[in-house]
Amino acid sequence: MSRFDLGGKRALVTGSAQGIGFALAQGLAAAGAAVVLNGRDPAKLALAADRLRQSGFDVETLPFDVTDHDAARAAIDGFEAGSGAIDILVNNAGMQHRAPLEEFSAQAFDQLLQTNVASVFHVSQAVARHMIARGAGKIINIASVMTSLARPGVAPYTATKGAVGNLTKGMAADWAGKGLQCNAIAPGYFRTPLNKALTESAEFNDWLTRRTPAGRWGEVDELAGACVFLASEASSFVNGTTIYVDGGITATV
Ligand code: GCO
Repeated sequence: MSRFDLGGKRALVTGSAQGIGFALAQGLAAAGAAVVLNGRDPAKLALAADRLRQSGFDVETLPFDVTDHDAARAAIDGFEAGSGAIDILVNNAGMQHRAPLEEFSAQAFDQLLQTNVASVFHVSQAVARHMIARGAGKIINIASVMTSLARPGVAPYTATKGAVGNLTKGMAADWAGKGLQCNAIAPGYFRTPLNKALTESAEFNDWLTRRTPAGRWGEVDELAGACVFLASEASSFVNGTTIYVDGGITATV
């Protein structure tokens, strides 16, 4: 089981003040990693860091806008120079916007591309430059069941998560030979702030519990196991893959 131990490692999780990002940071910390929380709101990050410190975890915060290439590069270069190596990167930051495609605004479409796809490039490139110099590193991108499935009203989000799945493969193509393992986790439907409109809909809850073989929503702590696996030595020969944590929804019609 020592291959799953993250002791001595440091993990940066983007968008980790709440939701899936916070749960993944908590899971990585419980496996022994020092964690670095990221978000745009320093006050929200401070509250999240305090929650994790109450469990005795080693927590730092690194606020920066993941959609800003230069800001990401500066924040990560500064952290590496001043605080130490980032061994594990979880690209979790993302957003959702739901509307019929014929009514979807160009501004919302571009914001989804910047937040869900371009951010993965900006942050991964900044971190990978240091990982490549060390010949080792773990990058875990948060995809979605929408990486392989679609449903009405979320076509642009679906496009972004499809891109995350393929960008993960591209990262593996470029960086596996340099000692990095780059993979993705595709969550099914989880009770998160991003899905608040859905969890509060009786109609959607009825559809989801019938459509999902497990018959229920996922709970965010159920994503931590796959994340610890991909962040640890236990996945040293795993590259370019996507692990679906979805209650079986992508396995069935
Ligand atoms: C939706 C949801 C999905 C999420 C889901 C799986 O509107 O269908 O927001 O798009 O991605 O939580 O990750």
